[in-house]
Amino acid sequence: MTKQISFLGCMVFLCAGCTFTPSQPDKEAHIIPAPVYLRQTTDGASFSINAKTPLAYSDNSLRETALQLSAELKTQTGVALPVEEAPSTFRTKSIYLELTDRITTPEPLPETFGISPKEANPADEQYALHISADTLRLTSASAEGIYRAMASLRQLIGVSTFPVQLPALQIYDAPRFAWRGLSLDVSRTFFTVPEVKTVIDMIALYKMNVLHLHLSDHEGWRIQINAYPRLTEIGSAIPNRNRKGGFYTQDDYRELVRYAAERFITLVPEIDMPGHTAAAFASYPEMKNAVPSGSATNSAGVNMVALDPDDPAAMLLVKNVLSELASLTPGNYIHIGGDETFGMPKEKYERFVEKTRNMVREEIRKNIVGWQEISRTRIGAGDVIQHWIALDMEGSLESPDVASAIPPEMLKAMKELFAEAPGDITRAIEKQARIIISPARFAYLDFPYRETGVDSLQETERQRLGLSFYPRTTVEESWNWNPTTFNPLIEATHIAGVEAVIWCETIESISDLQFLLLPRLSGVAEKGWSPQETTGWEMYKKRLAGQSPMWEKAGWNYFKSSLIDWE
Ligand code: TNX
Repeated sequence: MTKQISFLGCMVFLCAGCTFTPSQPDKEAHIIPAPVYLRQTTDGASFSINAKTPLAYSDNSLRETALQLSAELKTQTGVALPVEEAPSTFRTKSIYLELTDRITTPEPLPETFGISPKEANPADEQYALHISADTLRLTSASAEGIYRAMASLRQLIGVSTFPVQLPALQIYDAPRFAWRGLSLDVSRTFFTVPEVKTVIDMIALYKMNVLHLHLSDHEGWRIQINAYPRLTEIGSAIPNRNRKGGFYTQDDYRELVRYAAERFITLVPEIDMPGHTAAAFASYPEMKNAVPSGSATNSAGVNMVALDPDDPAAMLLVKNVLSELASLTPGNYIHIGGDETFGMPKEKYERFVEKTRNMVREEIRKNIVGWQEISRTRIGAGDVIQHWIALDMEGSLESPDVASAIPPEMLKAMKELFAEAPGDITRAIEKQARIIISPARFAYLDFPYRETGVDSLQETERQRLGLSFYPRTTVEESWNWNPTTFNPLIEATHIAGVEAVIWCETIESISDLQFLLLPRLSGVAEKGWSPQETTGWEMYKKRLAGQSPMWEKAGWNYFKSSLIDWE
């Protein structure tokens, strides 16, 4: 079977005077995130890939990347293309991976804002993809850029059976932000190493480069720490909504780091502290609770606990945990949590964050990320905050339904903490911290879906999944925003990057997880990569519809929103 692909749905800009096919529905036009610059030549030329088309690479340093592309295409199409080195002579009739010093572009590519999770040059991710009748060429100054180009090529090929005809075209592409990620909550629900690998595969297809793992919370401790064996003996198996416990051994974690790095993705580990630590307290009950007694329970009996900066045992645990974690972490960032320390005296909170931050920076030699509340402490340049409180939390606490379910002391503490949220951004900017953009309203993928799906068998999943205290949101509403304008206080230069976030209170399996991730994950990925101008909803919708055959082939569950004409 052959197929013709055209790009009617993709808007092209930065390309004055070039010809576009008129905008009309085309099921095949489906690169997400939208490339910066895409031009299709008008002579009808196409490049044919058959089962013998070699995947050739110009430099031995690209060998692993070429093998990776061959393996990924095999999953999609069933065919493993042969991989060959072709060092000096340019190869026609091949898919040619080519390292150059600099890609030359018809117009300058837009500037990339933000911070690289591994402190690399964000320009490394720029690439060119050229298809002509004779050759298909992926060019970049780095293997990483070649890998990003491969994500575009994979989407062009889709699940077609070879031979496939790809139309002649030129793409020049670069990320809008250097940090593009997904935060995954493996504490509320534990996912096995193979399950996390499928999540890595999902984010890789959308050119994300960070997987942030939320490794500890009240409900479970998920990473082996040699100096503190009870964290996993006890803390990984505490009662948790009848769910299985579990944890990653350090070898498991190294395997995830390796698998992610093969896809040019950096793991950012999070130990959520000083609150969200009931699992640590269950493991080491001798630690002191920094929340004054009398207010230390909520209805679940766990929430109002916090590590105490004045308890040497607690601070030693923090130091040992973070040192072991850092030794497993090639990236430059460790996430220290810092959110929702309900009932903890402010001075204690400030002291905890300050001590932990200084320890990470001076002794462990990594940078910190923390949820936005850490902007209320003495942070500074080099630190990163994650902005999440972007819905009316206080207002939602006024609703009688919500309020009656929360003990009064807890409710009071919650209101106090959220009341300060509007000042967090200004404080962070003044202190020269950079901001990861994860506004709940748009980037939280645990909001329940509002529109119905096209498949009535999914209705029970749609009703069950997502937190009921969040407003139900359509796929369009959660897509329709711009990281540089949704909050007038935040400018591009303040931004570290964009992260989607998935919390797993309602999620019990990898299939539930995928149902909430897809289709919205690709939307957040687009906000992180594409220039805002390329992305009208009508065109995005068509590109999104084109993704589903790949998801089905990979066995990934997704919500068949009735707003999309799925292929
Ligand atoms: C708030 S977002 C939390 C999480 C919950 C989430 C539910 C954040 C930093 N903390 O502990 O799981 O709401 O969406």
